[in-house]
Amino acid sequence: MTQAITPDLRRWIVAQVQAGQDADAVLQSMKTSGWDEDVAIEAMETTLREHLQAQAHARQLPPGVPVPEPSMGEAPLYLDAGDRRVTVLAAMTAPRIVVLGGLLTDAECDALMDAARPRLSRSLTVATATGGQEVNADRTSQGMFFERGESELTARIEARIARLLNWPVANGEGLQVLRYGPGTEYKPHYDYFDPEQPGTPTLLARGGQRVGTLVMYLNEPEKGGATTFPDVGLSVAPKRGNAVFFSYERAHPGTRTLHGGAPVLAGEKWIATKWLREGEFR
Ligand code: PD2
Ligand code: ZN
Repeated sequence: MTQAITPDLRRWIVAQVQAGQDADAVLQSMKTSGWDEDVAIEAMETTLREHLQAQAHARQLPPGVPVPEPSMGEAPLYLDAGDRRVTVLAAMTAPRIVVLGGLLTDAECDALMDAARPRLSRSLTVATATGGQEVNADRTSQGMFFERGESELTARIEARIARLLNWPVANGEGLQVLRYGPGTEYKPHYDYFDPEQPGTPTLLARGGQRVGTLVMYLNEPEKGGATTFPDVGLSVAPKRGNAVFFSYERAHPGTRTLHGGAPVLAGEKWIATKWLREGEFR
């Protein structure tokens, strides 16, 4: 009979060592409970090696920073966004993701699309090598940026977001509107700036890292176009007026905030994105 090195066994081994047992004592206990010596040694070696690697990895992570966060302390059904009451539809803690209902009115969605439409062009993404902008095959939408506070409409929405997420208006980039046609998508990516890229210092000069993202759905595609979080198997339906918020306290994949815009299969998808910075965005 082969003896399996189960997750329970691994946890038990780590717990013994953390409690101060030396390796020989742990091995002896395993043998006493019927483990074959070779299997027991193998289980201890692999478990402790992986445990030490994970610990080292965790210690090398840069420290986390404060991030935007809705007031979820008392598990509310609704959040006060100043001029509007927003519904909490779903929430996840790690990664921090909150799905929000009724953030924008239909009239606000229409007004944003109308104001953006004549200014759309092929979406650019940040060119990480230089800190400039470039056309990117992973992002086949059309887009535009509003200036922060550009109109009464954008200022009103920005104030609402600031209240909802407890984050200063001044720390937000201008709203970006994106339009996806049939067949277009936004391949999975992280919204923070990759610390390894040479262009990142230039990007950080304007308000520091991105620490949170709010994607607001302005219309409804007929099929497809969900916002997906592949690391946690989550898919958020693009329902008009609703939004998905997520935050990331360090620029690291360990945040599991990889996310993408799934291909639009029929119809068009329009969104407005608010990216939130650590500091004042100028
Ligand atoms: O359109 C989306 O759902 C989407 C997906 C991933 C938007 C963004 N990222 C973004 O604007 O950052
Ligand atoms: Zn994104």
